[in-house]
Amino acid sequence: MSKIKKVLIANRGEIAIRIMRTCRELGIETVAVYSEADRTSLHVRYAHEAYYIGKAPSNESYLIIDKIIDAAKKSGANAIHPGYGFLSENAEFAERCTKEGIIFIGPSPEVIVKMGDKIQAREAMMKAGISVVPGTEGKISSEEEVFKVIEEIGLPIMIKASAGGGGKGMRLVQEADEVVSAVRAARSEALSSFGDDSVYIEKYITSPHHIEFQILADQHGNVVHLFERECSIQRRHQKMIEETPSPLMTPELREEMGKAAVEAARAVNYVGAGTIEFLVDNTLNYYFLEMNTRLQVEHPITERVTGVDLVKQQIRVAEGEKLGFTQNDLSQKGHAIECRIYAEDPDNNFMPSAGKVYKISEPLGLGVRTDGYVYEGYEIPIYYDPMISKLIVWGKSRDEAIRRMRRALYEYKITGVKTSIKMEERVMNNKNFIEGNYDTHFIEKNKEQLMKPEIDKDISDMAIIATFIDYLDKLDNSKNNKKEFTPAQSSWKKGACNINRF
Ligand code: MV4
Repeated sequence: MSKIKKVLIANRGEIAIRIMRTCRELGIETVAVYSEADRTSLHVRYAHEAYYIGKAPSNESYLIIDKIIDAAKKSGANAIHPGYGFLSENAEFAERCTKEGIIFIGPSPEVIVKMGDKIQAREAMMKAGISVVPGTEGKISSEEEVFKVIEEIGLPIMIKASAGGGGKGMRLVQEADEVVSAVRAARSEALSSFGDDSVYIEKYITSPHHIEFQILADQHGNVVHLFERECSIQRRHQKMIEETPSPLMTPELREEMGKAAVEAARAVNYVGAGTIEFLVDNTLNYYFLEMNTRLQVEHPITERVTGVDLVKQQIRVAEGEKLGFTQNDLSQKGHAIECRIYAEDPDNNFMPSAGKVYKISEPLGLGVRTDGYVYEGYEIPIYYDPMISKLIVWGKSRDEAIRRMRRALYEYKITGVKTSIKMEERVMNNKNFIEGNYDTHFIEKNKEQLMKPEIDKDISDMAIIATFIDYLDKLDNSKNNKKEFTPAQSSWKKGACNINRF
């Protein structure tokens, strides 16, 4: 197979830059694509060259296969990295790349199709002897069938869309009299979201942990896992904080789940980087949930504890090279945590906070990595994901990693837009989190503490400083339009507060 010399990155934001960083280290040329809203975006500046691909909405730019292929041809790129989201799990795109003689840095279209269909994925895993959540074998074709399954596995159950994932087309059923309406609701949501109304049933696992295993597979039949990531801290299916190792994990369970993850990948002849998601209940039973056939947002924590550059491995495997290591060469060293920084206001129902970034100062120092893309004066477009950065820290122990994350969050200064940082500071100071005592319901269970703005004063005086800087912004604007000031801001206005940062 030909060697990769020039990669087009069919993505934007932090992940486009993340991929290009590795390409530069490997001496590979990079090609960016950008929409109307991304003319001033950092990935465009970072790349060796860049091609305009259409209007701001992603269905008029980043999702149009023809435009991406066209840019690849014009630039002479001989490979495409899809990143995550957009076309990353689109089998038609992977197939088209191959047809055009461009290497798709990812698995085969067949695997993407199979794992994208949750019923097929479940069937493949059952066949391979991997534990799946008790439930239906295939799709359900009648309501009687649902009642039959309930007799076997009991209530509560979950009705899930085969084409779903991420919570869409999913319904929890607690009582038998809810079955009929829940099946209908799940079907119609699935049909309108995915154009496919196939649904299946699983027993509802109460308060599970969401634990995923990273795997890597080459074209020569070598498959390894790179241990787990604990991803239970999320709200409304949007992950917020991930860590590895999982505080729940035991060495025995890790070994067993790692083996299951490798078998899962083998069962579908997987090639590339992938993730096997499991639900783990409080008595440590684990169940295959789904497989993601892309590089994931949270991949850096795995990179930090294993020392493996996952993008580099994706590229090497796509070129046909063998994995340069075996399972025995891999270990987890220390502890890594990632906080996703969203341009959202946690104290205003996580409302998106698009706008101009006035000042940004990112944390540095021992054990800190940020994967971001915004710069001072950058206007965050409203069209795409509100995640603007990822903060990844490492420590010798979980305790050291938590302390380092608190320090790094303290150093993280962004003004002009509201961010999730203060919420993440509250998590790092939450007793249950510190004790590793959490599951997928963590945010609901701890909302009293997590949603209370006042506690920020105890955590960081910098919250006050950030407010002060917001005040300076307002003062700037107030020449033209009158603005209301809080009492604290009014006292600063009188010169009562003198802060020399920024
Ligand atoms: C479940 C479950 C409990 N039991 N399935 C949510 C997203 C989708 N990918 C799978 N999800 C769940 N499936 C059974 N049989 C609980 C969830 C779930 C969840 C899973 C992972 C991370 C966060 C979650 C939050 C709520 C529900």
